[in-house]
Amino acid sequence: MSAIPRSSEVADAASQGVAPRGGDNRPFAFRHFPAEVLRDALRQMHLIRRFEEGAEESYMRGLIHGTMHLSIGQEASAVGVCLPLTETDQITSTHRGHGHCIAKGAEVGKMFAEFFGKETGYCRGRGGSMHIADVAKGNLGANGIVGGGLPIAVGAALSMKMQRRPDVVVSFFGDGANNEGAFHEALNMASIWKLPVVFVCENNKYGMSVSTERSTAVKNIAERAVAYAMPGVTVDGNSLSDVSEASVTAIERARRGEGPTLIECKTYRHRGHSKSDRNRYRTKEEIDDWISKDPIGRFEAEMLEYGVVNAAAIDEIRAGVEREIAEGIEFARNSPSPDPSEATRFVYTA
Ligand SMILES: Cc1ncc(C[n+]2csc(CCOP(=O)(O)OP(=O)(O)O)c2C)c(N)n1
Ligand SMILES: [Mg+2]
Repeated sequence: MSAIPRSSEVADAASQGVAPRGGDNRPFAFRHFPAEVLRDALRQMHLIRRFEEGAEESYMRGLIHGTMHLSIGQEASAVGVCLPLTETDQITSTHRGHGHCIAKGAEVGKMFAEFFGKETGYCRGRGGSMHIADVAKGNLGANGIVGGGLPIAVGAALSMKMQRRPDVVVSFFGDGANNEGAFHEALNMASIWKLPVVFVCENNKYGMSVSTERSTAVKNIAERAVAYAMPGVTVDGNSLSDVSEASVTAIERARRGEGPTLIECKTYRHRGHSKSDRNRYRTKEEIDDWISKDPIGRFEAEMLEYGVVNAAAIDEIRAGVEREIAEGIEFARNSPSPDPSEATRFVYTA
Protein backbone atom coordinates (compact mmCIF):
# COMPACT_ATOMS: atom_id res chain seq x y z
CA MET A 1 0.00 0.00 0.00
CA SER A 2 1.30 3.42 -0.91
CA ALA A 3 1.34 5.99 1.89
CA ILE A 4 1.74 8.96 -0.43
CA PRO A 5 -1.09 11.50 -0.22
CA ARG A 6 -2.87 12.07 -3.54
CA SER A 7 -1.48 15.08 -5.37
CA SER A 8 -4.87 16.78 -5.34
CA GLU A 9 -4.85 16.68 -1.51
CA VAL A 10 -1.36 18.18 -1.46
CA ALA A 11 -2.40 20.81 -4.00
CA ASP A 12 -5.42 21.77 -1.91
CA ALA A 13 -3.30 22.09 1.22
CA ALA A 14 -0.76 24.22 -0.63
CA SER A 15 -3.35 26.50 -2.22
CA GLN A 16 -5.16 27.05 1.10
CA GLY A 17 -2.00 27.63 3.05
CA VAL A 18 1.32 28.94 1.80
CA ALA A 19 1.56 31.04 -1.35
CA PRO A 20 4.37 30.04 -3.72
CA ARG A 21 7.64 31.63 -2.72
CA GLY A 22 10.68 32.32 -4.84
CA GLY A 23 14.19 33.71 -4.70
CA ASP A 24 16.87 32.73 -2.26
CA ASN A 25 14.59 31.22 0.36
CA ARG A 26 13.97 28.20 -1.79
CA PRO A 27 15.78 24.98 -0.81
CA PHE A 28 18.99 24.16 -2.67
CA ALA A 29 17.53 21.83 -5.34
CA PHE A 30 15.04 24.49 -6.43
CA ARG A 31 17.83 27.04 -6.89
CA HIS A 32 20.32 24.66 -8.48
CA PHE A 33 18.41 22.41 -10.90
CA PRO A 34 16.15 23.40 -13.81
CA ALA A 35 12.44 22.59 -13.48
CA GLU A 36 12.57 19.68 -15.95
CA VAL A 37 15.32 18.00 -13.90
CA LEU A 38 13.20 18.34 -10.74
CA ARG A 39 10.14 16.97 -12.51
CA ASP A 40 12.19 14.01 -13.69
CA ALA A 41 13.48 13.49 -10.14
CA LEU A 42 9.87 13.24 -8.95
CA ARG A 43 9.08 10.82 -11.79
CA GLN A 44 12.05 8.66 -10.78
CA MET A 45 10.98 8.58 -7.14
CA HIS A 46 7.50 7.43 -8.17
CA LEU A 47 9.00 4.90 -10.56
CA ILE A 48 11.11 3.38 -7.77
CA ARG A 49 8.12 3.25 -5.41
CA ARG A 50 5.81 1.67 -7.98
CA PHE A 51 8.53 -0.71 -9.19
CA GLU A 52 8.95 -2.07 -5.67
CA GLU A 53 5.21 -2.23 -5.04
CA GLY A 54 4.90 -4.07 -8.38
CA ALA A 55 7.68 -6.44 -7.38
CA GLU A 56 5.98 -7.08 -4.03
CA GLU A 57 2.68 -7.86 -5.79
CA SER A 58 4.41 -10.15 -8.28
CA TYR A 59 6.08 -11.96 -5.39
CA MET A 60 2.68 -12.54 -3.74
CA ARG A 61 1.38 -13.92 -7.03
CA GLY A 62 4.26 -16.39 -7.25
CA LEU A 63 5.96 -14.72 -10.23
CA ILE A 64 9.14 -14.02 -8.26
CA HIS A 65 11.04 -16.57 -6.18
CA GLY A 66 13.55 -16.10 -3.38
CA THR A 67 13.54 -12.93 -1.35
CA MET A 68 13.93 -9.21 -1.90
CA HIS A 69 14.80 -6.11 0.07
CA LEU A 70 12.59 -3.10 -0.57
CA SER A 71 13.76 0.50 -0.24
CA ILE A 72 10.26 2.01 0.00
CA GLY A 73 10.74 5.20 2.05
CA GLN A 74 14.37 5.71 0.94
CA GLU A 75 13.77 7.09 -2.58
CA ALA A 76 15.06 10.61 -1.90
CA SER A 77 18.48 9.24 -1.07
CA ALA A 78 18.89 7.24 -4.31
CA VAL A 79 17.50 9.97 -6.57
CA GLY A 80 19.05 12.94 -4.76
CA VAL A 81 22.53 11.41 -4.80
CA CYS A 82 22.37 10.39 -8.48
CA LEU A 83 20.92 13.71 -9.69
CA PRO A 84 24.31 15.34 -10.43
CA LEU A 85 25.83 12.18 -11.98
CA THR A 86 26.57 11.82 -15.70
CA GLU A 87 26.17 8.62 -17.72
CA THR A 88 29.89 7.86 -17.46
CA ASP A 89 30.00 8.27 -13.69
CA GLN A 90 29.59 4.97 -11.88
CA ILE A 91 27.86 3.57 -8.81
CA THR A 92 28.13 0.48 -6.64
CA SER A 93 24.96 -0.63 -4.91
CA THR A 94 23.68 -2.95 -2.19
CA HIS A 95 21.20 -5.75 -1.49
CA ARG A 96 18.60 -2.92 -1.21
CA GLY A 97 19.50 -1.52 -4.60
CA HIS A 98 16.44 -1.19 -6.87
CA GLY A 99 16.26 2.56 -6.25
CA HIS A 100 19.95 3.09 -7.06
CA CYS A 101 19.54 1.12 -10.25
CA ILE A 102 16.54 3.16 -11.47
CA ALA A 103 18.13 6.45 -10.39
CA LYS A 104 21.18 5.56 -12.54
CA GLY A 105 18.96 5.06 -15.57
CA ALA A 106 17.89 1.40 -15.63
CA GLU A 107 14.79 0.28 -17.56
CA VAL A 108 12.12 -1.25 -15.34
CA GLY A 109 11.14 -3.86 -17.97
CA LYS A 110 14.64 -5.37 -17.91
CA MET A 111 14.65 -5.17 -14.10
CA PHE A 112 11.34 -7.04 -13.82
CA ALA A 113 12.65 -9.59 -16.32
CA GLU A 114 15.70 -10.13 -14.10
CA PHE A 115 13.40 -10.62 -11.09
CA PHE A 116 11.26 -13.10 -13.03
CA GLY A 117 14.41 -15.06 -14.03
CA LYS A 118 13.99 -14.28 -17.73
CA GLU A 119 16.57 -14.24 -20.51
CA THR A 120 15.80 -10.54 -21.24
CA GLY A 121 16.77 -9.45 -17.71
CA TYR A 122 19.84 -7.32 -16.96
CA CYS A 123 21.85 -10.44 -16.08
CA ARG A 124 19.89 -12.82 -18.32
CA GLY A 125 17.82 -13.87 -15.33
CA ARG A 126 20.82 -15.40 -13.56
CA GLY A 127 21.16 -12.71 -10.87
CA GLY A 128 17.76 -11.72 -9.54
CA SER A 129 16.98 -8.89 -7.14
CA MET A 130 20.36 -8.69 -5.39
CA HIS A 131 22.59 -8.90 -8.45
CA ILE A 132 21.37 -6.40 -10.98
CA ALA A 133 24.20 -4.70 -12.86
CA ASP A 134 23.93 -2.30 -15.80
CA VAL A 135 27.51 -1.54 -16.69
CA ALA A 136 26.59 0.39 -19.86
CA LYS A 137 24.79 2.95 -17.65
CA GLY A 138 27.57 3.00 -15.05
CA ASN A 139 25.91 0.72 -12.51
CA LEU A 140 28.63 -1.71 -11.45
CA GLY A 141 26.10 -3.78 -9.59
CA ALA A 142 24.09 -4.52 -6.52
CA ASN A 143 25.82 -6.71 -3.97
CA GLY A 144 24.60 -9.35 -1.54
CA ILE A 145 27.73 -8.95 0.60
CA VAL A 146 27.29 -6.20 3.18
CA GLY A 147 30.09 -3.68 2.51
CA GLY A 148 31.06 -5.50 -0.68
CA GLY A 149 30.56 -2.51 -2.97
CA LEU A 150 32.97 -0.21 -1.09
CA PRO A 151 36.30 -1.73 -2.22
CA ILE A 152 34.92 -2.16 -5.75
CA ALA A 153 34.12 1.57 -5.86
CA VAL A 154 37.63 2.42 -4.68
CA GLY A 155 39.11 0.22 -7.42
CA ALA A 156 36.88 1.84 -10.05
CA ALA A 157 37.83 5.31 -8.80
CA LEU A 158 41.54 4.42 -8.94
CA SER A 159 41.04 3.31 -12.52
CA MET A 160 39.36 6.63 -13.38
CA LYS A 161 42.18 8.57 -11.81
CA MET A 162 44.85 6.56 -13.64
CA GLN A 163 43.02 7.05 -16.95
CA ARG A 164 42.65 10.77 -16.18
CA ARG A 165 38.91 10.52 -16.71
CA PRO A 166 36.75 13.28 -15.21
CA ASP A 167 34.29 10.74 -13.77
CA VAL A 168 33.40 9.90 -10.18
CA VAL A 169 32.16 6.76 -8.43
CA VAL A 170 29.40 6.75 -5.82
CA SER A 171 29.31 3.85 -3.38
CA PHE A 172 25.97 3.27 -1.65
CA PHE A 173 25.96 1.16 1.53
CA GLY A 174 23.85 0.70 4.64
CA ASP A 175 24.55 1.56 8.28
CA GLY A 176 25.34 -2.12 8.84
CA ALA A 177 28.38 -1.82 6.58
CA ASN A 178 30.00 0.93 8.64
CA ASN A 179 31.31 -1.59 11.15
CA GLU A 180 32.81 -3.86 8.49
CA GLY A 181 36.57 -3.82 7.90
CA ALA A 182 35.97 -3.20 4.19
CA PHE A 183 34.40 0.20 5.00
CA HIS A 184 37.47 1.38 6.94
CA GLU A 185 39.97 0.03 4.41
CA ALA A 186 38.06 1.64 1.55
CA LEU A 187 37.82 5.07 3.17
CA ASN A 188 41.49 5.06 4.13
CA MET A 189 42.75 4.10 0.69
CA ALA A 190 40.43 6.55 -1.09
CA SER A 191 41.69 9.33 1.18
CA ILE A 192 45.44 8.71 0.91
CA TRP A 193 45.20 8.51 -2.88
CA LYS A 194 42.61 11.31 -3.19
CA LEU A 195 40.34 9.16 -5.32
CA PRO A 196 37.17 10.51 -6.98
CA VAL A 197 34.72 8.54 -4.87
CA VAL A 198 31.69 9.55 -2.79
CA PHE A 199 30.69 7.21 0.03
CA VAL A 200 26.95 7.32 0.71
CA CYS A 201 25.71 5.62 3.87
CA GLU A 202 21.96 5.11 3.85
CA ASN A 203 21.36 4.99 7.58
CA ASN A 204 17.86 3.53 7.94
CA LYS A 205 18.41 2.88 11.68
CA TYR A 206 18.69 -0.90 11.43
CA GLY A 207 20.91 -3.65 10.06
CA MET A 208 18.33 -6.43 9.97
CA SER A 209 16.92 -6.25 13.54
CA VAL A 210 19.90 -4.49 15.17
CA SER A 211 19.59 -0.75 15.73
CA THR A 212 22.51 1.60 15.06
CA GLU A 213 22.39 2.62 18.74
CA ARG A 214 23.29 -0.96 19.67
CA SER A 215 25.79 -1.59 16.90
CA THR A 216 27.66 1.67 16.36
CA ALA A 217 29.87 3.63 18.77
CA VAL A 218 29.34 7.05 17.20
CA LYS A 219 26.02 8.93 17.08
CA ASN A 220 26.36 9.96 13.46
CA ILE A 221 28.11 7.63 11.05
CA ALA A 222 29.46 10.66 9.15
CA GLU A 223 31.73 11.26 12.21
CA ARG A 224 33.80 8.31 10.99
CA ALA A 225 35.10 10.59 8.21
CA VAL A 226 37.36 12.41 10.71
CA ALA A 227 39.50 9.30 11.08
CA TYR A 228 40.18 9.34 7.34
CA ALA A 229 40.70 13.09 6.88
CA MET A 230 37.75 13.64 4.59
CA PRO A 231 34.57 15.74 4.92
CA GLY A 232 31.69 13.95 6.62
CA VAL A 233 28.15 15.25 6.41
CA THR A 234 24.88 13.99 7.88
CA VAL A 235 21.72 14.97 6.03
CA ASP A 236 17.97 14.43 6.25
CA GLY A 237 17.83 11.50 3.84
CA ASN A 238 14.11 12.04 3.25
CA SER A 239 14.71 15.50 1.79
CA LEU A 240 15.52 15.30 -1.90
CA SER A 241 16.94 18.80 -1.76
CA ASP A 242 19.22 18.25 1.24
CA VAL A 243 20.54 15.01 -0.23
CA SER A 244 21.21 16.61 -3.62
CA GLU A 245 23.05 19.53 -1.99
CA ALA A 246 25.44 17.17 -0.20
CA SER A 247 25.86 15.15 -3.36
CA VAL A 248 26.62 18.15 -5.59
CA THR A 249 29.25 19.41 -3.11
CA ALA A 250 30.92 16.00 -2.78
CA ILE A 251 30.87 15.25 -6.51
CA GLU A 252 32.33 18.65 -7.42
CA ARG A 253 35.09 18.11 -4.85
CA ALA A 254 35.83 14.65 -6.26
CA ARG A 255 35.92 15.99 -9.85
CA ARG A 256 38.38 18.69 -8.79
CA GLY A 257 40.75 15.92 -7.66
CA GLU A 258 40.40 16.78 -3.96
CA GLY A 259 39.33 13.30 -2.91
CA PRO A 260 36.45 11.50 -1.23
CA THR A 261 33.55 12.56 1.00
CA LEU A 262 31.37 10.53 3.36
CA ILE A 263 27.66 11.40 3.22
CA GLU A 264 25.21 9.92 5.71
CA CYS A 265 21.54 10.01 4.67
CA LYS A 266 19.27 9.45 7.67
CA THR A 267 16.23 7.63 6.36
CA TYR A 268 13.95 4.67 7.02
CA ARG A 269 12.67 1.58 5.27
CA HIS A 270 8.90 1.30 5.59
CA ARG A 271 8.95 -2.42 4.88
CA GLY A 272 10.73 -5.11 6.84
CA HIS A 273 14.35 -6.07 6.21
CA SER A 274 13.30 -8.71 3.67
CA LYS A 275 10.21 -10.77 2.94
CA SER A 276 10.58 -12.80 6.16
CA ASP A 277 10.74 -9.88 8.62
CA ARG A 278 8.03 -9.79 11.33
CA ASN A 279 8.97 -6.33 12.62
CA ARG A 280 9.47 -7.50 16.22
CA TYR A 281 12.32 -5.05 16.87
CA ARG A 282 10.45 -1.80 16.14
CA THR A 283 7.11 -0.30 17.04
CA LYS A 284 4.12 0.54 14.87
CA GLU A 285 4.35 4.12 16.20
CA GLU A 286 7.92 4.43 14.92
CA ILE A 287 6.97 3.09 11.49
CA ASP A 288 3.93 5.41 11.28
CA ASP A 289 6.02 8.40 12.33
CA TRP A 290 8.45 7.77 9.45
CA ILE A 291 5.62 7.11 7.00
CA SER A 292 4.35 10.61 7.85
CA LYS A 293 7.80 11.89 6.74
CA ASP A 294 7.51 10.11 3.39
CA PRO A 295 10.07 11.59 0.97
CA ILE A 296 7.79 11.54 -2.08
CA GLY A 297 4.90 13.38 -0.42
CA ARG A 298 7.37 15.95 0.94
CA PHE A 299 8.99 16.58 -2.43
CA GLU A 300 5.62 16.85 -4.18
CA ALA A 301 4.47 19.42 -1.61
CA GLU A 302 7.65 21.46 -2.20
CA MET A 303 7.29 21.19 -5.98
CA LEU A 304 3.77 22.60 -5.67
CA GLU A 305 4.81 25.29 -3.22
CA TYR A 306 7.58 26.60 -5.48
CA GLY A 307 5.42 26.38 -8.59
CA VAL A 308 7.50 23.72 -10.38
CA VAL A 309 4.41 21.59 -11.04
CA ASN A 310 0.67 21.81 -10.59
CA ALA A 311 -1.63 19.02 -9.45
CA ALA A 312 -2.48 18.05 -13.04
CA ALA A 313 1.23 17.66 -13.90
CA ILE A 314 1.74 15.40 -10.87
CA ASP A 315 -1.22 13.26 -11.92
CA GLU A 316 0.34 13.01 -15.39
CA ILE A 317 3.67 11.89 -13.90
CA ARG A 318 1.89 9.25 -11.81
CA ALA A 319 -0.13 8.02 -14.82
CA GLY A 320 3.04 7.79 -16.95
CA VAL A 321 4.74 5.76 -14.22
CA GLU A 322 1.73 3.41 -13.96
CA ARG A 323 1.92 2.75 -17.71
CA GLU A 324 5.68 2.15 -17.57
CA ILE A 325 5.31 -0.32 -14.70
CA ALA A 326 2.41 -2.20 -16.36
CA GLU A 327 4.36 -2.43 -19.64
CA GLY A 328 7.49 -3.54 -17.78
CA ILE A 329 5.66 -6.39 -16.03
CA GLU A 330 4.02 -7.42 -19.30
CA PHE A 331 7.42 -7.43 -21.06
CA ALA A 332 8.92 -9.58 -18.30
CA ARG A 333 6.01 -12.04 -18.23
CA ASN A 334 6.13 -12.51 -22.01
CA SER A 335 9.91 -12.94 -22.12
CA PRO A 336 11.49 -16.39 -22.55
CA SER A 337 13.08 -18.27 -19.66
CA PRO A 338 16.73 -19.30 -20.08
CA ASP A 339 17.32 -22.75 -21.53
CA PRO A 340 18.19 -25.00 -18.55
CA SER A 341 21.15 -26.42 -20.52
CA GLU A 342 22.66 -22.88 -20.43
CA ALA A 343 22.18 -22.32 -16.69
CA THR A 344 25.93 -22.05 -16.04
CA ARG A 345 26.63 -19.69 -18.97
CA PHE A 346 26.91 -15.92 -18.38
CA VAL A 347 27.58 -16.45 -14.69
CA TYR A 348 31.32 -15.71 -14.66
CA THR A 349 33.26 -13.42 -16.94
CA ALA A 350 36.86 -13.99 -17.90
C1 LIG B 1 29.34 -9.69 5.02
C2 LIG B 1 27.90 -9.98 5.31
N1 LIG B 1 27.50 -10.17 6.58
C3 LIG B 1 26.21 -10.42 6.87
C4 LIG B 1 25.28 -10.52 5.86
C5 LIG B 1 23.80 -10.78 6.18
N2 LIG B 1 23.07 -9.53 6.00
C6 LIG B 1 22.38 -9.27 4.87
S1 LIG B 1 21.68 -7.75 4.90
C7 LIG B 1 22.25 -7.44 6.44
C8 LIG B 1 21.95 -6.15 7.15
C9 LIG B 1 22.52 -4.99 6.44
O1 LIG B 1 22.15 -3.81 7.08
P1 LIG B 1 22.49 -2.41 6.47
O2 LIG B 1 23.88 -2.39 5.96
O3 LIG B 1 22.12 -1.40 7.47
O4 LIG B 1 21.53 -2.31 5.18
P2 LIG B 1 19.92 -2.29 5.16
O5 LIG B 1 19.49 -3.74 5.07
O6 LIG B 1 19.44 -1.64 6.39
O7 LIG B 1 19.58 -1.54 3.93
C10 LIG B 1 23.00 -8.52 6.94
C11 LIG B 1 23.63 -8.56 8.25
C12 LIG B 1 25.73 -10.33 4.54
N3 LIG B 1 24.91 -10.39 3.51
N4 LIG B 1 27.03 -10.05 4.28
MG1 LIG C 1 20.37 -0.33 7.64
